Amino acid sequence: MSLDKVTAGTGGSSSSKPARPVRSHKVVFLGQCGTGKTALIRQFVHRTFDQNYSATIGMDFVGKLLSLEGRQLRLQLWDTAGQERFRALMPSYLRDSSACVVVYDVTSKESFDSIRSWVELALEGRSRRDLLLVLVGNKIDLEAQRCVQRAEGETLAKDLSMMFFEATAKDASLVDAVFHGLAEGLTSEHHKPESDDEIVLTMQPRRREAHDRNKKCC
Ligand SMILES: Nc1nc2c(ncn2[C@@H]2O[C@H](COP(=O)(O)OP(=O)(O)OP(=O)(O)O)[C@@H](O)[C@H]2O)c(=O)[nH]1
Ligand SMILES: [Mg+2]
Repeated sequence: MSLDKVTAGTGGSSSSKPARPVRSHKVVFLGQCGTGKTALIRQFVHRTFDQNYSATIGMDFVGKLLSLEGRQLRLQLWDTAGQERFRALMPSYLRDSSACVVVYDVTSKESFDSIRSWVELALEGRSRRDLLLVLVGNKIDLEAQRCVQRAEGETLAKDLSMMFFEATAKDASLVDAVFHGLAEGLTSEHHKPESDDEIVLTMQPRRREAHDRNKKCC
């Protein structure tokens, strides 16, 4: 699979028309603050990893174009804030999403225990069939501090009918495996044509607030 970065809300190159229309999927990242949602997206899109923690404020957005077995698809990646004070905004972010990626930190039992509530939020008022759910256990580089075993993640994912991955935002190939698996799991049932017109024209410019990386935010 080849990957080309695109700017948010565009369909890629304007000079060459794709043979088939580019199908767009809105993918919303959820999970407790500090679990690594932003770090995973940054590794995938920008190939960078930052040790410093800057909590996402409200929501950030980035688009990425993928070439998957001869067809192109565009992922609109919505990176939400894990902090409780932004919870009321989630239903509007989740509208017309094709997929939800719920991220927990394998060194935080609390983040794992919160998964069900994030999934309930994602499924509020939705038909289960048209939303692809993905569970990601992040920070597996911190093996010595691990307190959620892989088998526990797998069992929960099975119970909630989610795809399951473990990853670390430090490792580009593991991160790619998450996004490629997600892209392969998306079908026409998950596609919401109307979401193309909705992309973030109303979005606030990206604002982040600095945190000490060891400081808990939730
Ligand atoms: N060791 C390690 N640290 C990570 C990993 N992923 C993220 N981090 C660190 O964890 C902290 C939080 O990461 P973020 O990506 O900002 O977390 P977030 O889920 O976006 O947090 P909110 O925006 O507050 O919801 C940062 O200091 C990251 O550098 C990982 O895989 N391994
Ligand atoms: Mg973030």
